[in-house]
Amino acid sequence: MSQLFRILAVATVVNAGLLGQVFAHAHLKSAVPAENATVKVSPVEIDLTFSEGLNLKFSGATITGQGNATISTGQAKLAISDQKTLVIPLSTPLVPGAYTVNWTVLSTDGHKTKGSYTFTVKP
Ligand SMILES: [Cu+2]
Repeated sequence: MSQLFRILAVATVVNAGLLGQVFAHAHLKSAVPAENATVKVSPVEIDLTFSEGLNLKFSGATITGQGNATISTGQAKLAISDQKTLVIPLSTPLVPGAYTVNWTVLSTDGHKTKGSYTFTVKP
């Protein structure tokens, strides 16, 4: 192995380690309704699936509708199947309009992440 190869090999291992830490944070992988989706019927719950397991005590989401009005929701829970999906039940059906989901989660590795996305209900 040449000196250059040896340096590159070490750099690659260090990079992989750093990337591994970055990817350990909980990122939103998928959602129902999906980001920017238009749905014909009101969902009964919002499902947010993350890349990591979540600490439910410090994870949640608020949903706002027209004029920034907060939508009433039930207690958030984790899907038992994977512990990575945050389920937010909606107390009442959503009227047609645009909605924003603001989420904040604490992953089991102790890192907090947050984000938001919108979807539309349009019968
Ligand atoms: Cu992390």
